[in-house]
Amino acid sequence: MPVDFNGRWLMETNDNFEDFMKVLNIDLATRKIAIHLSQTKVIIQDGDKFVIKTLSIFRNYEMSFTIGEEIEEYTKGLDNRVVKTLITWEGDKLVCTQRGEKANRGWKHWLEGDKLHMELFCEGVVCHQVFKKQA
Ligand code: VLZ
Repeated sequence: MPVDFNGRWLMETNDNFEDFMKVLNIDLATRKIAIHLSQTKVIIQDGDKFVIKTLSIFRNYEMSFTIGEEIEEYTKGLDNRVVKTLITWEGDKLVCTQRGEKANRGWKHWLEGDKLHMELFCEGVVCHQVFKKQA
């Protein structure tokens, strides 16, 4: 029985997001806004099917996927690249690889108590985010 990520999750911490945006070549003006954003994750999980929405007052990003099925992802409004995206289970962790121009790119999600953790990584840069579940 896989972990249940369903819910609305409010950002508590966002470590190293600036360097992560830099490695994706996001411009300074955008970074200056994005660094201060409180991001909310809305996750809708039905078995191995997911919709993940990242919401903020500045920009929203949404993706849908099924575990084990590679998709072409357009990171619209982020770094605007096209990548081959595959999400799998590694134990209780949701692990995503995004194959494309940038090496060693992807993210991981896992739960610790009532917190949702996320690691975003690209070319050796790691951003760690923690979210708390909205009641
Ligand atoms: O999330 O890859 O939960 O797609 C930042 C939005 C989103 C704020 C960061 C605006 C990446 C930033 C989200 C403007 C540059 C992401 C996946 C896993 C699902």
